[in-house]
Amino acid sequence: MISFIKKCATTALSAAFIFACTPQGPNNDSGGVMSVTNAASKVYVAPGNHDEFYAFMSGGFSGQISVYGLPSGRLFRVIPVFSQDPEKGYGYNEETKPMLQTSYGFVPWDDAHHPELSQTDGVPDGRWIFINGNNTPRIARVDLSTFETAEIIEIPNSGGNHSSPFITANSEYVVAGTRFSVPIPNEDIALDQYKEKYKGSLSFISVDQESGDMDVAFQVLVPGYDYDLAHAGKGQSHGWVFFTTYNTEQSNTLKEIGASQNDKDFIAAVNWKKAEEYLAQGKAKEMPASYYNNEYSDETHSATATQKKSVKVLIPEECPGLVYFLPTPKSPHGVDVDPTGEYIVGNGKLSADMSVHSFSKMVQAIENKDFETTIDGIPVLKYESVLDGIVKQAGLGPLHTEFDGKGNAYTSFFISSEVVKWKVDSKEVVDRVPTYYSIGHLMIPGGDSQKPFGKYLVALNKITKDRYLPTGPELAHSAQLYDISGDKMELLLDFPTIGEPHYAQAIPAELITPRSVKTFKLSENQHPYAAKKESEARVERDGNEVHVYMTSIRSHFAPDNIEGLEVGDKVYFHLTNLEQDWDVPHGLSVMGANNAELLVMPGQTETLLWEPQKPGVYPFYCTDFCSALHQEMQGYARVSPQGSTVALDWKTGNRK
Ligand SMILES: [Cu+2]
Repeated sequence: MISFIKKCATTALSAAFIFACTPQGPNNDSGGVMSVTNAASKVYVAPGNHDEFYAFMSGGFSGQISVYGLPSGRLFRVIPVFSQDPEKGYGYNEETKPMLQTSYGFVPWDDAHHPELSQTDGVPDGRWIFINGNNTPRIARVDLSTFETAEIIEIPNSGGNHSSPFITANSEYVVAGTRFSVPIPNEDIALDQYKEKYKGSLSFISVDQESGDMDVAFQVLVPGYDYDLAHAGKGQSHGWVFFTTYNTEQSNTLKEIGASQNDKDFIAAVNWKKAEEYLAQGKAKEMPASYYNNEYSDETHSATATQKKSVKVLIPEECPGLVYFLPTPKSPHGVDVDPTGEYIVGNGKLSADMSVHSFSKMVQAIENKDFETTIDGIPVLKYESVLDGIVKQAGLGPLHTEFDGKGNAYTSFFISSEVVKWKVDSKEVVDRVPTYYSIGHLMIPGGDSQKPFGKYLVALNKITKDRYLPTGPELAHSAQLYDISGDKMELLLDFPTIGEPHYAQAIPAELITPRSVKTFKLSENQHPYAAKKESEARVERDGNEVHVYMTSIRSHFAPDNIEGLEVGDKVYFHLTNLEQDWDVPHGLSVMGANNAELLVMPGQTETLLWEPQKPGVYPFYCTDFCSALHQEMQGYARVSPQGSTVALDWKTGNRK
């Protein structure tokens, strides 16, 4: 059994996924599929009716979040987060460019893995959703009243921000564990000194409960392992966060083999309330660092990038009781805490068994000093002392477990491509369904919180093969929706996703819709270049900078004729959308501008920088269909040679 698992795991993890380890196709068994009509009626949302849940799916390597309705699987919106998005001008317009500023410069892409909803009393509350940038370590906060990225903070002393941004029960912190251990601070150190010189970091990012502002509150320096996923304690275990590790072997080459040697790796349990005590006692070291904190304002409709220069670091050797290791077989991926806060599930991806630890046994073991050994000041608790029980040979490659709030756990098995349902108290497997194919994470609405909303389970699959019409060498990734309201899981729906649906979160729509912003009040627009009425529209030259204070309203721009621009000018079109009506954005694009369009919401101002390269007349027009006369919503910009005598002039109609 073990050698089969190892073979499958190695093959699956190091090369393309081999289907010998997965079900052969969609039609070889019932696969938990309901009768077609029954399934269709369960996902059918009649025209004009709304879905019951919002689902927020990571775009993986697209760097975005996509918003779907459940149960219909309909796509509503793609929220740009870490990647430029020409649809909305995000990362192209002058207002949002600062959002993508990092200590490495302007980084307009990332790999976004784990969306995480804000919580109050352990329950998702619909205020914000956070997501990690894996590649250039960052965490973003999206405001769910506007569905716009409100803040991005860079994580210093990190390499591959994977175990992130899991949240504590009152959104006190989102956490970030480094996937790659690196020299801290990062410097030029030989790779063969990995074991001696490289370290891991676990970051705790505080969240202001009023404004949502994030800040790196502190970091914990930990041994140079790889930190994979995390989850916060809840109920009795509130105050703790659990991180999985792999590569406790500290291999830095041929990791697929080197990091699979140890029988057990660890779950790192961090007591953040203890950390707060140590911080108050001044135990933290202030370490030089360089990272950006970028915030977007709905008043100025602009972002500001601020560089920060230091970070507070706690060292476990100097802070007894801060971190403990729970041995867990074998290269655990997910670490999942059940709604009661008592059970901590370690999904050892190279193990056939799943270890379920007990929080109360952990506390007892700490009191009894039931330690195997101590590593860099971190006591390793005895496996037998913290283990509550084992889910025996439930499948191959357990990755991630969520809960339905009724005492059941659901685990995704990557290698055997299935979801397995088991009872949290008895560890007994009660149901299983195949997924098509290669499931990674799974998601139950609220399934990692203290109060799962249950009802549905979404499998987030890496490969679809024959599930959809072919689209060339690459096929859409896939989400699959299961009904989990009965004893048996039942497949309802396949729907394609954007990028990689790495992980997702879902929440009842009624927790978001009442706060949804319909327009931005023009009277509150504090953008420095806003023109709040058409009479304020104008063009001003300042050396080779030209500022166009432009307005839009159905169905014209003011001004719509501009002359006296010159080659070599930097032309800033500051477009204010004067509409105060829901769902009436206007766009602006200029011929030949090597940029995107603007897409300006009602009451908002956005800026397109255009640097015309040669003399001529350049049409511009509205890109978002806004009225019957949308096609007439257009204008001209005339560009003359540098040093020309053509005076700067502008007009709308015959009025200057
Ligand atoms: Cu328009």
